[in-house]
Amino acid sequence: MTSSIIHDIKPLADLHPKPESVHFQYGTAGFRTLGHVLDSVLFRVGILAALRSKKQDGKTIGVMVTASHNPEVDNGVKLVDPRGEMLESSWEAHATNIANAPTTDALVAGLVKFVDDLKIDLSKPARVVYARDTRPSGAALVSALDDGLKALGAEVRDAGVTTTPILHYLVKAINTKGTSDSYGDDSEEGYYQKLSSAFKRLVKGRPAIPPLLIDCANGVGAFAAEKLAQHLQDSITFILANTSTTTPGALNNACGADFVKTQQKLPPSLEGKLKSGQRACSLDGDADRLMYFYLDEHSQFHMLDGDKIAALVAAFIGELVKAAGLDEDIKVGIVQTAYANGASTKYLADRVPVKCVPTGVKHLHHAAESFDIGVYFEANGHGTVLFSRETQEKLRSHEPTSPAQSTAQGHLIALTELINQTVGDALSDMLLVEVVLAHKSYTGIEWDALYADLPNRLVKVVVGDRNAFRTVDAERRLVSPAGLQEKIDALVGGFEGGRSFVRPSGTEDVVRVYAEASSRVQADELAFRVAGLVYDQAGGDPAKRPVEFL
Ligand code: G16
Repeated sequence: MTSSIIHDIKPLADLHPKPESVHFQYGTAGFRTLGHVLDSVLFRVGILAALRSKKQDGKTIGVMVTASHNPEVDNGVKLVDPRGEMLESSWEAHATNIANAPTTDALVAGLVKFVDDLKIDLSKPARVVYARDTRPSGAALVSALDDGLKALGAEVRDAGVTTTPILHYLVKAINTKGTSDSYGDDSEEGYYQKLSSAFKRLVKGRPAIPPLLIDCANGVGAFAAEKLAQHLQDSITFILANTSTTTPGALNNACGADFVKTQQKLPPSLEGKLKSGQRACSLDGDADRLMYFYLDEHSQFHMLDGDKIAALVAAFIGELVKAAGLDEDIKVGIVQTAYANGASTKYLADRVPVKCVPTGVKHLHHAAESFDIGVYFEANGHGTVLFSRETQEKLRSHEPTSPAQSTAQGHLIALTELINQTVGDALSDMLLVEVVLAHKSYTGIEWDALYADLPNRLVKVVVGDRNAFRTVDAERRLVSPAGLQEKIDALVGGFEGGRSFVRPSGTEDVVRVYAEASSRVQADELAFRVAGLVYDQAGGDPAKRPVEFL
């Protein structure tokens, strides 16, 4: 039976041949490369998603077509598991193998073996929900995906053009529908309802919140922010900027969360729109990253990144837990990556347990699950807060002994609804930040004053083979190429407060270099000198302008 069902995919597979010279890799965030070479990958991901669903007894699997913060010409695809989380990592290698089968016959043979090895029962149903961002290449890629799903007879739901976090929400809501664990109504409307009603409860009785300027990166976040604003009514006002979702080349171009984080400056399109003291934030192309910023009285730009969000949110949640009388029972912990600013790690580690894990939400998410309340944020603004099942039960069953305890308990329960616990969600995180600022009567200035960032610089280096760079210790040290880490150590030793690490990107064909030091000039110099070591080691071609500021 296996082979007949799989052999039946041949005619459709022939319509989506693999380009000869490209090697695909399921990386940190799925497959990601130039949109025009991804047709065969999308077809095969359709098959894989259907098989994953069958393996999970017909539970709904999500497929998101996006390249997030990457340039508009890129696209990508990632799978979402039934609880709304990233695909189980053991399947990443299978996805890579299937994507690289050179011919239809090789693909069929590979799939037959895969189905046998994993004992996938093909008689089970397959259910898949998919969505895409606003990229021009998205529609054609979705049609290739559809062919793959059709090839295995999957039951399909098209969630249209929406954000990555909404797709994650839908997956979990669909799979928990009608159970005592229901995550919410399984519709986009259900998502907006859930977030907006929790937000209104949390800011009730607080002074009016000043309008918030949102840079939508000219991406799908513009639609979602608009719809969210309608549900939030007068509890908060958004001023939407960079909403040109159909202007060719505009997506993530000189705007958005990645621009703000890597350039550490105001997107030029916001000049003149942001007044001194006013706070603003940037989303990225699929609205899963969030970066805040403000201009001080001298019009100087100040960035409030994922580390600053983690510090703000963790302190607030810790205070609420204490105010509810639950601090003996519920502990808050933080998860960061090597990119976390050294000053943030010091600030947080003095207050709560802090874990460091490799880059990628799947690693952070997993580590955060070990805490009662796990706050995880990457410095790039990707993150969320997880409340363990036991914690959520304790919150519900707790019997407060005073009105103040009861209020804090109510706020914590509302936070569990405001926060999209499936994945980092820029819009949900933004509302969370606004709640904390409203409760603490903070402007960006007080928030920024929690600690002072160490100057830092991120650089990328184009190398022949990024897979030649292998890391250990949560990506803080290189073990390959041999000898390079020792050279980096020797260099770092000469910089006051110096720290630097090198890691291969999981989403682009480059190697990334991070450096921090006690002054901006020193951080820049250290980053460029480490990049120079990487470049020399990789035997690069100077004609390719290998080292770029990010
Ligand atoms: C993706 C992951 C993030 C990760 C980023 C790193 O982000 O979801 O968790 O931080 O990739 O990219 P790289 O490995 O290239 O440095 P996104 O927003 O692109 O989905």
